[in-house]
Amino acid sequence: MPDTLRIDGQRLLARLKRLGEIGALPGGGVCRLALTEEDRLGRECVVGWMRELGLSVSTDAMGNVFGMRPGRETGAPVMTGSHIDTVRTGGLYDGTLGVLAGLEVVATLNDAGITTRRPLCVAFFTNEEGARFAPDMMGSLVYVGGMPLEEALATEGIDGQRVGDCLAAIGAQGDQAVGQPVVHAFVELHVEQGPVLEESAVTIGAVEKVQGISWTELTFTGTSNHAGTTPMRLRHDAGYAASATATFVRELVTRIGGDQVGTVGSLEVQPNLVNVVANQARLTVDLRNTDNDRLTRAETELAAFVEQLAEREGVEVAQRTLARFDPVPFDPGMVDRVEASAKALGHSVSRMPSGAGHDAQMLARVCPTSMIFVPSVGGVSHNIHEYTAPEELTAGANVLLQVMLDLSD
Ligand code: HGY
Ligand code: MN
Ligand code: MN
Repeated sequence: MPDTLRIDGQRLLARLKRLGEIGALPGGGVCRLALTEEDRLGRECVVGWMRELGLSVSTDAMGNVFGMRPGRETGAPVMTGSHIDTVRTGGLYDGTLGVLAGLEVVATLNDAGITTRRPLCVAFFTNEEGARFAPDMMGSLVYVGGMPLEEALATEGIDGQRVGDCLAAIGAQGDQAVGQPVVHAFVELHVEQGPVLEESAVTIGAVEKVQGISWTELTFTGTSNHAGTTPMRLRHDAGYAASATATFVRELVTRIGGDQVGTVGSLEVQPNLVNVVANQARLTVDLRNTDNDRLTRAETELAAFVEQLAEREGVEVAQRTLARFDPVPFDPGMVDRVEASAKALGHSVSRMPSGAGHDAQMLARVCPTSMIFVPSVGGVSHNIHEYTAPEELTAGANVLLQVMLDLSD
């Protein structure tokens, strides 16, 4: 296999730009929340490219989409892919780079008239972000058997809609059983979404693991009352309870230190009026750590704080787990392949963990898996200004090409 083979960076950039027009936000960036009309249009666009490239396309009952390219032999394919759904303030590269770089690998092999020994597959998984329907990585979690399909389809989103109804509404529910195709190995290209590669001036990340993720929804129920006439001693203020919890999260993660991070990204207060003591407040707490014991300690301390706070303030509290994934180590041999391919291509490379969740952490349950990172400018992501330089996108896609050739022959 000619190791002088390289992808066409301009063609990759053009597809990233075109897909970024679907759900484009007025001030830049993209919003294609899972199973919305924008997601449907994004799916239609990518499936069209899959077909143009000669891939045979199938969709499973969770809406996961697989583009298969035959090999000289039959059998389990080497798979790459990621997601095309975004958060509300998404960038051009989160998820889409992994899917479109996979298509670019196929286009490059088509142009060179190369048929690999093993079949290849380019996939995108439903609802990776989890921003509308928790947990995140839902589609790939169902694909690997980590969540029953029926449970996923019954899941209600932040807007009260059910996954199954939304999947059907955009015509994305396929007839392929979840779990098909069985894969030989999986490798995912993704922007780092953090500052590590840029700060160390390294082009490629050989990802060794994904950190643990814990999402909890807290609902405080107090008593609405007059902001002026109600003495402090008589208040049962849900808004105060939520705010105190957000402050506690910051103190908690600072105290635990190390890789511990904590985020209160969603906070709603009812009736949300200037002169009414809030009777309800709902917030989410996202805790993550590469060390599962420390993550568990953070969860335990949060739960205890919330119960004591509710007692003191005389409010009710309901705690609901939205997602909980232990840290996931990737296959050492696969990480070696990423590192070796990057070096063979003359790129600087360093081994690192992933701070973000990815479909690869689910595929790691069923096959040898690793990830390739490229730098994010300013470490910014889940932000309309997310950016990675074209030469680094191209470098990442060339590493993907080499790793897939390595695995498929
Ligand atoms: O939450 C995450 O880490 C990913 O963006 N779904
Ligand atoms: Mn992503
Ligand atoms: Mn994301």
